[in-house]
Amino acid sequence: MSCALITGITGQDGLYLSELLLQKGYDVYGLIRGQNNPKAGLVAETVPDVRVLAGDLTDLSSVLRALQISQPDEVYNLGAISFVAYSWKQAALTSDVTGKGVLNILEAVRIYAGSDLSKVRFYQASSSEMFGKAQQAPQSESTLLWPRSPYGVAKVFGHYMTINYRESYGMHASSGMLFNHESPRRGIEFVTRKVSRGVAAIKLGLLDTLVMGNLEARRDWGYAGDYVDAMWRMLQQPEGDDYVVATGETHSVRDLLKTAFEVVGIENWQDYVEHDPALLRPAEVDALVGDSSKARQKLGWAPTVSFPELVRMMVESDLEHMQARQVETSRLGINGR
Ligand code: NAP
Ligand code: F7E
Repeated sequence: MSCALITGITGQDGLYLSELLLQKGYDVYGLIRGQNNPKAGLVAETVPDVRVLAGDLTDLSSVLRALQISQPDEVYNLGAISFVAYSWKQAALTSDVTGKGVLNILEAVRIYAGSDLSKVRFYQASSSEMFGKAQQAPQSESTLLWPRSPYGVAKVFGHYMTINYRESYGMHASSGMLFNHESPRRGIEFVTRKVSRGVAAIKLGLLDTLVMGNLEARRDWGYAGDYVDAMWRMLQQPEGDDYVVATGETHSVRDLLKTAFEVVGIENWQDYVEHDPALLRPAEVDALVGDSSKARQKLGWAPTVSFPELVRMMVESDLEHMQARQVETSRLGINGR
């Protein structure tokens, strides 16, 4: 039986990846930070077979201890401060967790594996945010990196550090340059989930208007369940490598709104949307679209959920949850910054 250690287990991808690996018969360990993490309950409920270990990416010895206890064949580093807008508010912390945290875990793996580095395979959650002010379209593994946020800069550090450990020590280390991927489990701070919850709340009469930032930004949005499968496929290859994972389609936030409101039968969506300049970012990533030919050819990977299907899945899930929970308007907190 193979064994995996996942950081970021309480996040969207951590939950999907745990489910995938458990299904494949893996022993799965997950790193959880904090002495009383409120999301620990969600992990226990969703993936009860995951064994939880305490640790924080900023604390190398805690990561080393987790490796020593779990003795993993595969390590998936998904832990990060991942909300781009927040990364300007806590730039130093984002650098410590999302950037230097990668070095900590790489170093912990190196120390743990000792003279037999081939016994552990490592996955780093790199991001399309690294392309930032994209210098070509679509973006591939060889496109120049030009990050536009403290988050993007931290991810570039982690990306190159992963490559450096592969090249310096021969570590089986892979970097997944994943484009935006979403699901009903997406954090409520991200635009797709903000829109799916907002539209559901408007449909149910719990909210009057949705307050948004830049509607012209374009993203290549896929389904998270598909993307964790690509992570696993990377670690089954004979060598570590870097792969772009994307659908190859791009849509604006405006398209997202229109598609989401259509799910609940609202055509005049503009009447329900307001603009707040405070939601604009100090520097924006205007447009992203990925070229995932390498992942498709080498990993045999392909996305299975289209953009309209993804939006429908998210809106319907939020409608169902809100109806079931009879959420009070004041507790929705959808329009906050
Ligand atoms: P997410 O839902 O925001 O989850 C992030 C996870 O990181 C949470 O479990 C969080 O734990 C954990 N974390 C935060 N600080 C930590 C620390 N100091 N030590 C250990 N763990 C810490 O993110 P996601 O969407 O699942 O994404 C997974 C990874 O892929 C992230 O690295 C993200 O940057 C990257 N990525 C995501 C996308 C995307 O579109 N989803 C695209 C490209 C790359 P708490 O619950 O304790 O906060
Ligand atoms: O923003 C615009 C916003 O926060 C998408 C993370 O998973 O994917 C994610 O980063 C776009 C941006 O995701 C609102 O300005 C407009 O242009 O959903 P987002 P992101 O910044 O693309 C990458 C690949 C990651 O790696 C990250 O970890 O939508 N936008 N109005 C808005 N965004 C938000 N959040 N809220 C708004 O009201």
